[in-house]
Amino acid sequence: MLTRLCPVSADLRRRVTGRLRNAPDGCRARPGHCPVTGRPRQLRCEKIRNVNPPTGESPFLRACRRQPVPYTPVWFMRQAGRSLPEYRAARASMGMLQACFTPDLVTELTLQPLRRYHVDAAILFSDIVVPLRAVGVGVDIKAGVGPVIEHPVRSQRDLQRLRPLEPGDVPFISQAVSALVAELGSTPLIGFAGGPFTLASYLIEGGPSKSFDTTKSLMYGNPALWHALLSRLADITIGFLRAQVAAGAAAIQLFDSWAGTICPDDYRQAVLPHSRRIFAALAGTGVPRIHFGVGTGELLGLMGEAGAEVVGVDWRVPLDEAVRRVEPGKALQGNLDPAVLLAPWDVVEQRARDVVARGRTAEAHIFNLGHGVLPSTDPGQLARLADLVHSESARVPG
Ligand code: 1CP
Repeated sequence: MLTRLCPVSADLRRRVTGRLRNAPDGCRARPGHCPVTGRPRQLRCEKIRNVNPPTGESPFLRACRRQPVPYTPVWFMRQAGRSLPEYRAARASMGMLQACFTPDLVTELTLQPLRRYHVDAAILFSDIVVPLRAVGVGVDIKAGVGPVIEHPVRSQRDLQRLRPLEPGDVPFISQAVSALVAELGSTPLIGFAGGPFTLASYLIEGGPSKSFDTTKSLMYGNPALWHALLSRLADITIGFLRAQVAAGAAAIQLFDSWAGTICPDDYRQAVLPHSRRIFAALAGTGVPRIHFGVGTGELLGLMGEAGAEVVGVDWRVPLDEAVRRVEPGKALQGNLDPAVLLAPWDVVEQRARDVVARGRTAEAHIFNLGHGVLPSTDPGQLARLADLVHSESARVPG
């Protein structure tokens, strides 16, 4: 019976059933037909468990390793979060950081987007400042603002407060990841951490910044302190990522979101050695590593050199151009402008097709947005987009 079902959607089946449990109103948890082959999907959970391919064979992980895939895998940065009404309801009575420290809620919030979208990976619901809080830094995430640091780190003395992260510091992460891996079946879970520049910027500025003046002034004016800080942050990040992989995360992404604010020479000298050490420390785990930043068009080559298998590209550089900027032997991830999703569907469709077409010039491509989902995005657009990427990429070009 299973052989009559759509082969492309084999790995999607379990998620379709998952969506049928707890599916919120208006969610596109629909039975029916695979958008790629038009054949019926398998919907009965018991049967599905028997046909789960191993996680390692998932299109997402295969693409990370630059192996052939039946279609371009897709997931969305910030796929969990404020664009989902069920997220707003679940978080209504709890602060953001408190939510990150509550394993059951982390599990639920991570799964929410998978009940709506046919995405090929889940990303752990957490935040880049969680490991800082776990080692005792006074940090909170203020609604409408972002991370705010109680005592910014600007001196050698401040640095003493940053100790390495031990696995016992993040039991809530290990619990949530283990629960998620059991729940997700063959769908890979992506773990993540903040990159050294981005974490340092929050610690030094004391909160979000547009110009990063204080960060750059420390980077230029006190290189010894800068490197000591980034070295400590790299240790914390390594501990945090290792804990996620040890609990079952199948890939990791380093979000150096704000590194694009510095020039290539500064990046090479001030940030790259620390990112390289982070990726090297994870190499032995065998899980694919992704490296992403916003506005990093001029840094793409260097970010590739840091050692990840996959380089994330924001929307400013077309993927075929990114191919020229990144050394051979890398997969690319990206890069639809998240704001395109606020336009009518025909615009989204045309732009997404363009991303898929340009992605074909890469050795491997994972479809994503060029940055996180905007809170005002209609989840229906994202659901259609995931299906479009699958059907468009499964089509033989020509
Ligand atoms: O009000 C709310 O509901 C909180 C908003 C929110 C959410 C949903 C914050 C505060 N963090 C998160 C979750 C989060 N953070 C995820 C979820 C997993 C998923 O992708 O679905 C991820 C990956 C992050 C990582 C993160 N936090 C980054 C790197 C990714 C990126 O978007 O560039 C950064 C820079 C942060 C800091 C942060 N946390 C929250 C906000 C609003 C910000 C940005 C603040 C700023 O502009 O500097």
